[in-house]
Amino acid sequence: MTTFIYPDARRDERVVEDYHGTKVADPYRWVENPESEETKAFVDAQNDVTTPFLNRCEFKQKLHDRIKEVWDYPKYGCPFKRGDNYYYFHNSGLQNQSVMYVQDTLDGEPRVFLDPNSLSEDGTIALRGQAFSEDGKYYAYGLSNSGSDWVTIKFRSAPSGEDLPDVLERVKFSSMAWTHDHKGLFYNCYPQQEGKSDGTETTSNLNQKLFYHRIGTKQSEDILVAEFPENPKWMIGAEVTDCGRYLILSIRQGCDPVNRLYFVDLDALEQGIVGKLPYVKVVDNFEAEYEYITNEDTVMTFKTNLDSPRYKLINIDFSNLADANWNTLVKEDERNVLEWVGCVGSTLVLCYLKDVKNALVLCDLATGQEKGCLPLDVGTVVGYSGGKKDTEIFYQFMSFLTPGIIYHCDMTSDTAQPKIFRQICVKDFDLSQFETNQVFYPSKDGTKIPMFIVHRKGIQLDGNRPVLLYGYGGFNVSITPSFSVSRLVYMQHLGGVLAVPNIRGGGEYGETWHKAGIMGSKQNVFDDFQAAAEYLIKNKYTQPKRIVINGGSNGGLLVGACVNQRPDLFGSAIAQVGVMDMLRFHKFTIGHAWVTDYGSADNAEDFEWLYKYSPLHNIRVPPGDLQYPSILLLTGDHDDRVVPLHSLKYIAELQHKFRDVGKQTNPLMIQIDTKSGHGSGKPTAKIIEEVTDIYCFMSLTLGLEWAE
Ligand code: X98
Repeated sequence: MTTFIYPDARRDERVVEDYHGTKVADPYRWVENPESEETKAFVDAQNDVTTPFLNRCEFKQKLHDRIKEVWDYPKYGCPFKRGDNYYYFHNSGLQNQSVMYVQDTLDGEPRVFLDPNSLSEDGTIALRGQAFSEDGKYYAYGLSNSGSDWVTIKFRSAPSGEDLPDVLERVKFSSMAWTHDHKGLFYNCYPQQEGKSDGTETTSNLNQKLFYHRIGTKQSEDILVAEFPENPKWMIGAEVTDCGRYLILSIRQGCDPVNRLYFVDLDALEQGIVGKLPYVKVVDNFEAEYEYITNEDTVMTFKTNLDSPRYKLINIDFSNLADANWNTLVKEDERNVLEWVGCVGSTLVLCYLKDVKNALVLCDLATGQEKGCLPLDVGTVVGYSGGKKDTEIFYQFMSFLTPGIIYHCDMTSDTAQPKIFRQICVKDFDLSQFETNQVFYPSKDGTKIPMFIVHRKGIQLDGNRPVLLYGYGGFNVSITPSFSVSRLVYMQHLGGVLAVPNIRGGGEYGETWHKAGIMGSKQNVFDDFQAAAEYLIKNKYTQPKRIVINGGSNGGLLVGACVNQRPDLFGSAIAQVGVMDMLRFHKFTIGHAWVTDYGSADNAEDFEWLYKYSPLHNIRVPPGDLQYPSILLLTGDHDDRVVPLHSLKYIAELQHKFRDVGKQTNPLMIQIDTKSGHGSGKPTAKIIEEVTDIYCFMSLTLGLEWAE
């Protein structure tokens, strides 16, 4: 490798912030303005360095074509019944967005109901959120552009398939809940803001409101039904109960699994919905989470982590809210996390996470008694449909080596007998050539961390395998087995090993596991990830220069922090849409909601730990011959979840620190995509381009060779 000529970036040494007595420079503050010509020129100049570098990969086209070839298999989602019809999502293989189909019966002729591909040439308009009215006649659907979190809600008549004139704008992080009279729906939107709101802006999302929209009226006539101006960070989740009588408000002020719980008796509104709703407060603190499951008359079933870090089910009688009337329906499991619960007829379907593998259990709604289970292989339930009024359920299973199996189960008989409804198959690809193993390795403090390791059967553990080490580590998010075409191509043609450790900060073992990796304990997350690399080296899978670490979003932070802490442990690092400036993340878009995991530099104690690991603030040229791993950052101009300025500042600082360091021959690069956001809704063509670039970068920097 040679050293690279990186674009010049102006350093403004005058920008210095005083954090509780510590002065911290922020010389690239100017990249916080995405509109400025200087920022745009910087972005272009960076892409002009990265693109030619990635093109050096001799088998780039082969890699792209092979990923595309394997990707081209029909994909399906679980069917779900609304009104008298069944609906499902289907992608014929390479379509940019999945298409929604409708059929009268399960074996009836499917008709296209909504095809997002018809809404844009390049597939950058994606469906984000949907809700049918109770009678199935109206369909409300959200559309997002270029990957932004902003949503426009539209409405379609289900019988005719025609759109209605109603359009709702300025919608973000929104509920969509119809009243059971089919007349309108509750949704969330934000007040008008200065400047742009197309997902390229960085403006903080504050003062979310809850509105009621009546079909056939203008958005300007919508009724403001709830707002909390004295608490601008509060977000107002709204749900109408299965019976239609109550509106449940779940108020959150961040990403922690806790919420206030209020309800409104809609039947008791004498004039209907005409203004602010008179809610009753059931829980008025942020000490636990309460997620509505179903109700029988006034007795409501909630999934909660109240005194139960692995979650349980409780009943609360809305006609008598006294604590004494709160009853446990299904108690917390000793080992397993209750992830989600469905209700079909009088049966509860409970999905547990058991050492990072899903298990489905059936219980009686009236008594909580276990009635049986739905057997599953080692993997994840990625889809479920079936509601209170239904008599059947569908659920979809996936794993590292199973693209998808949809099961159908008639719930009317005493013994549920699931049948395979649809099996998703990858064309001409032998999945039996691979194997998945789960190991448990000790972290720095001795905590046992689970890790999935996937590779071709019979590979030689010669201490020289390329390893893709992927992690997330935060926000109570569990990283469960999932199917990935690009990873299979990497394992088949580049001889790679995939390692996915379930590090702390995630939800793999409930709130305890999450809390062990947040705030002042965030270092545990990085220690767990580094210990995974050490385990793989010790057990002769690999060596540091053959390890690439990868993560996105909070996982991008993980990658940035680990590179700074252990530049000797990894050969290459790929951080996608990462949070890199831990002192200022809370100032942009929804960043304030992450203070629950990270804390905030506005607070003196939090500042101490944030400043210690913030990727932007801890780049140091290593001693001796040691250099930084090769680094590729990826972001998109419409990422309004983690705004691109994080990656831009971080790359500017990295290149500045290493610009004149001759030993740093490993590249430090960024690619900024256009019409691209945080990830959700990304069109297939863009995903394939992105993963091709990632594996090209890995190949170039780890020295991988293509094998047919
Ligand atoms: C978020 O920031 C999720 C943002 N978010 C939502 C929705 N509701 C929220 C309520 C409270 C706080 C955040 C909320 O998306 C929502 C509601 C209805 C429909 C759709 C969405 N997350 C973190 C994230 O993106 C972790 C995962 C969710 N991060 C980026 C954390 C750091 C980097």
